[in-house]
Amino acid sequence: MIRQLDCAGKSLDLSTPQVMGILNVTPDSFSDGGQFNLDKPSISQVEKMLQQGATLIDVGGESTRPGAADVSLNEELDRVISVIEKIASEFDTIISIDTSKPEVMTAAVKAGAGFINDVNALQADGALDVAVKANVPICLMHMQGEPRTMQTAPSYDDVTKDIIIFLSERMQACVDAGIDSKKLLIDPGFGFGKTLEQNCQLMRELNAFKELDCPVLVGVSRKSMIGQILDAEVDERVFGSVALETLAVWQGANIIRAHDVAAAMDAVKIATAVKMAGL
Ligand code: 7PJ
Repeated sequence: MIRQLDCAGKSLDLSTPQVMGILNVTPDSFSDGGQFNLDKPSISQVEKMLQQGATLIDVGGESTRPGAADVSLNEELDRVISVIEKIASEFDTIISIDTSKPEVMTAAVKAGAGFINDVNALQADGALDVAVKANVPICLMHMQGEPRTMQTAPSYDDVTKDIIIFLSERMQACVDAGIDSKKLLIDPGFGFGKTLEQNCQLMRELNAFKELDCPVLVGVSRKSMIGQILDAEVDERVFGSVALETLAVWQGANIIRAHDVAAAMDAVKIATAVKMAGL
């Protein structure tokens, strides 16, 4: 198992699970929306997440929430590139770009990103080629359908097995394109074209993904499966997120993608302490 990843010169140590802090730079996150107004709150949010223990910052300008509309290329570039440059100049951290667009991947890596997080697993035209050239670690996530419609009627023969097959095919496509398999990470994609029952089964069987011999990233932070189980609004899902994050680390997750970094760090530390005890 790979423990050390080279993220454009910065080392990511996966000998213990790490927390990836989420930085959304979508206009709905900030009332004014303009670029200058985006930078300031983004930077203080990054500073806070790093102080709390995040080792990667995931910058996303494309809303992938269920029902979300597509964002144009120029709009996405406008949202994320200046923020990445700013983070790269002010902090010594690994910046991840959460995008499915090859042009955004290229520009983001040039601006200082050292990790690509693609919810579409490099299936866009040209994405594989761009990823080869970028030469940074890449997280391949599973999604059934597309964000606008994915929650309509998700269906699987066996959710875990189907997703393992999809991810192993995408890993093979990456290797065939010339990407070093040691640069790949996988993510089952909680909430992306999955019912509550399917999300829960995936979590129960998460350790099955270890058969792909690749680090596993998990994002459950504030997701609707928590809202459904607890009947809780988005701002009431921190404890539910921690519960799921604990289960994920217990079953071998290597990176936890989270909004509430301090809370996710507690989940990581508790699950890791119990996992390692007596070994
Ligand atoms: C995920 C993501 C996830 C990875 C989003 C949200 C939706 N990337 N981007 N895994 N989710 N790798 O945060 O609710 O689960 S956007």
